[in-house]
Amino acid sequence: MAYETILVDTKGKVGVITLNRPKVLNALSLDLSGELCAALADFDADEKVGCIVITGSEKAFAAGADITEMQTMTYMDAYGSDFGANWDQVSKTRKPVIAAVSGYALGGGCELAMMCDMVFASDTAKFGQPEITLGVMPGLGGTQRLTRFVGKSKAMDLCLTGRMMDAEEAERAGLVARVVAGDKLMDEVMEAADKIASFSLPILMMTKEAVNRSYETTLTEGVRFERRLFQSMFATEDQSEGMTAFVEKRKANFQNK
Ligand code: DAK
Repeated sequence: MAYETILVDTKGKVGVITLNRPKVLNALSLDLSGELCAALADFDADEKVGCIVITGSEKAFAAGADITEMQTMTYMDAYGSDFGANWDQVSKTRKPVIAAVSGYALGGGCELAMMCDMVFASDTAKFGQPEITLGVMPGLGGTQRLTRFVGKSKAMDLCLTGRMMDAEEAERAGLVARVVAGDKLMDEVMEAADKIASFSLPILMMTKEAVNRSYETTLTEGVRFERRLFQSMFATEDQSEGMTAFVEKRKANFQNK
C-alpha cells in the first residue's frame, strides 16, 4: 500500500515504520494516524514479521498531534468522530513494538512512544507533555501511562509545567529502556529487534500480554494469569524445540508453533 505520511520497510523479520512529515516535525495528523494504524495492522498480520519498530527523524520522533488540525475543532467534531479512538490500534498490536526516539517526542509523540512496548532513545531525545501551554491536557493516554512509567510526582511536574526532560532523565525515571549515542540508535534498535524476532512469535506475544496484564490487574490475578500462560506453553512445539536445543547444545529453530 502507498503511504504519504509514513515510510514502511521490512528488514529481515523486522517491520520498520518511519514517521515522515519532516516539515512539521512529524506532527501526528489524522492522515498519519490512519496510515500508522494500517501499517501496524498489516505487520501484525504478516507471519514473516516478528517485531515492529516505530521511528521518526533525527530532529523529531513526533512533536505532537497536528495543532493546525485541532485549532478550529469543535466539541462535536471531536466527540462525534471519537477523535483519537483509532490510536488504540497501537496498543492493541500483539507483536512487540519498539519506539526508536531521536529529538522531540512531545504531546502525542511522547504518548505514542509510551504506547509502544519499550522506548530506545538517542541522547538527543526530549520528552514532554506540553499540552498545558496550548490550553488543553494530554489526551492520548499521557496522564495515565506517564504516571505509571515515572510516578505521580514527575508526571505532575511534566504535565503541569509542560517542561521537557532529556533522555538521561527519562531513562532514570523509567520511561526509556536504553539511551544510545545518536548515530548508533538505529543499529542498537535493529540489533534488539532482530534478536526479539528470532524467538518464537507466539511465546513473544504471550510474554507481551502477560507484562501488559500487570498494568491492568492485581498482583495475585497477574501471577495466576502468568502461570496459566506458562503452563499453556507446554502445548507448543517451540517449548519442546527450545528446551531440546539447550540440552543438545545447539541453537533453537523456532517454527512459531
Ligand atoms: N503541530 C503542527 N505543526 C507543528 C507542530 C505540531 N505539533 N510542531 C511543530 N510544528 C511545525 C511548526 O509550526 C513549524 O512549521 P513552519 O513554521 O516551518 O511552517 C515546523 O513544524 C518546525 O517547527 P519550529 O519552527 O517550531 O521548530 P523549533 O525547532 O523552533 O521548535 C518545537 C521545535 C518542538 C519545540 C516546537 O515546534 C514546538 O513547541 N512544537 C509544538 C509542540 C507541542 O506543543 N506539542 C503538543 C501538541 S498537542 C487526542 C489526540 C492527540 C492529542 C491529544 C488528544 N485525542 C484524539 C483525544 C495530542 C495533543 C498534542 O500532542
